[in-house]
Amino acid sequence: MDHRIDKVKSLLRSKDIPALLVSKKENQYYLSGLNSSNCHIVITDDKNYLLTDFRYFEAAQDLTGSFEVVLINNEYTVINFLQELSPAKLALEEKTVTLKFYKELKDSVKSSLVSGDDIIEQTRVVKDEAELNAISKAAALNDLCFEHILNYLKPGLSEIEVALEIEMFLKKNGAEGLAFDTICVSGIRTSLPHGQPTKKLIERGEFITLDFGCVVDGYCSDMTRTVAIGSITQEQREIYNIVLEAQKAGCSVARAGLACKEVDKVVRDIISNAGFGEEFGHGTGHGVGLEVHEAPTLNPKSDDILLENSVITIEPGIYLPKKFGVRIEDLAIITSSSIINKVNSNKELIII
Ligand SMILES: [Mn+2]
Repeated sequence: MDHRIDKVKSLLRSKDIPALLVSKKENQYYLSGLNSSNCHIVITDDKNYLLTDFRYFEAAQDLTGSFEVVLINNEYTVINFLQELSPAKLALEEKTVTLKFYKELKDSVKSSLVSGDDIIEQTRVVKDEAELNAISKAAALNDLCFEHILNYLKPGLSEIEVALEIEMFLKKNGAEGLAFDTICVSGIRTSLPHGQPTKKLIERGEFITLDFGCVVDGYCSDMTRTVAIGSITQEQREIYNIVLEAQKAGCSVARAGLACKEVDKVVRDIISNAGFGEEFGHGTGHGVGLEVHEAPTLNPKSDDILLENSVITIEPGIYLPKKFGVRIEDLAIITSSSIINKVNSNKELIII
């Protein structure tokens, strides 16, 4: 973890920030490996502190030598610690810190409070080997799961039953948890990009969209496939092929150094030129790591540039309200010249 802390320290130095209070759980885990419901990390130029209560104190001490572990309780709180430390400037993760905590801090410390948002998120964009391995394992489990589901899917099953089967398979086969609530929608419900599974039964002639992910060694995977049940209309086939062409174009163009909005443009142009720009109402993709949605962002407004060893999704879709929708999503590692697609499941049209 030390190289991660070093990266954060040099960012802090470049921003002339003497101390950063890390409040976001994923960021704390990223720096320390500790999963705690009550933890504060303070990074200064020369020292790193991990503050936690009795319940996590021993586990925290067993971690690494990189942190001085400080016991907090009702008598000695994180506010007391920060009063003693009293840096000239204290950066806060303002998207995470509550207004209550901020007010309390403002009333008790002399430090000027500044925004430290995205410092660690920025560090997290480029993954190290251990992170890429974890994501690759999570993605491989998704592939296995999709193979299983293709054999399981049949008309008459409900969306909830299919979602449950996905979740059970993932957990039985090594997932620590789910990366997000499984999306399983069928028929006219496939036009809902983030629809929740219902008791609706799957019927012949329908599309079914499965968007799922799991967590392995703390890291997420994310993939989407849309498959046809029994038969397909010409219109369904056409829409599917437009989305597929756009998705493949995104995969072939993405590489380190390219602007995220450029990838989005390549994908979006194909869909817009086919006449469905309005029906593709979300971004082309997002970063994946400890969180299933993290930096960078791939949409028309993004200022992010793709970096080597970052991990992104490429997931265009077309959604025709009250008719049907199609989304295809892969998860890829960015390299200097292309991508390594970590989703190996077939994405050509499958009719079961
Ligand atoms: Mn996604």
